Amino acid sequence: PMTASARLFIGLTPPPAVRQQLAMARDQAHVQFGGKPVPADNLHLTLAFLGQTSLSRLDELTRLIDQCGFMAMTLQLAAIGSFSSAKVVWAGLAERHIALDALAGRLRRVLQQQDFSVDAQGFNAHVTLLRKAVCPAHTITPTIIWRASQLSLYESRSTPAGVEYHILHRLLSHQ
Ligand code: 3AM
Repeated sequence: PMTASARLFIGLTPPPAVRQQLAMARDQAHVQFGGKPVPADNLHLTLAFLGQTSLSRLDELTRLIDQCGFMAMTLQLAAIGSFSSAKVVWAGLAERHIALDALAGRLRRVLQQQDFSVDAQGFNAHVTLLRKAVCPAHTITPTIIWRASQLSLYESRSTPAGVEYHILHRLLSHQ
């Protein structure tokens, strides 16, 4: 029989107050750069993109997430930039974040070891705010302080109304 699969990725999920601030930064960027605003519900920071994955491996995946040693961390988003190739405008970190890079590195390594497919492009921390837009130069925004305490396994579904993300598993860290 055919096993169902889903388009999956792992990311950090902002708490409501941060989501709201990100949505405000998005709106401001939209005025400046145009494009298509990412719905507030969809705002997240991707750690690893798995793509189409068999749902028969869901238990394995959730265990792997639970065991990746996730600890809450504080992110400071202070820049607006873009990937001109992908035509997305994003909010990015003020500076490199060692613990965040380490978390993404651990996740990607263990996923690869367990034969999940992980996007080959290296980890590049960002929160996509606009699609089909570019910004000509990096700009500085009022800093958004994000206490990141939720790691989520997302399913990305295409619907006629646009892409919808569904959280299939979440790991909370309070410390
Ligand atoms: O985190 P953002 O929203 O920038 O672009 C997709 C989105 O990135 C990215 O995974 C996130 C959730 O969909 N994505 C989609 N296809 C991808 C691929 N083949 C990809 N990232 C890497 N490789």
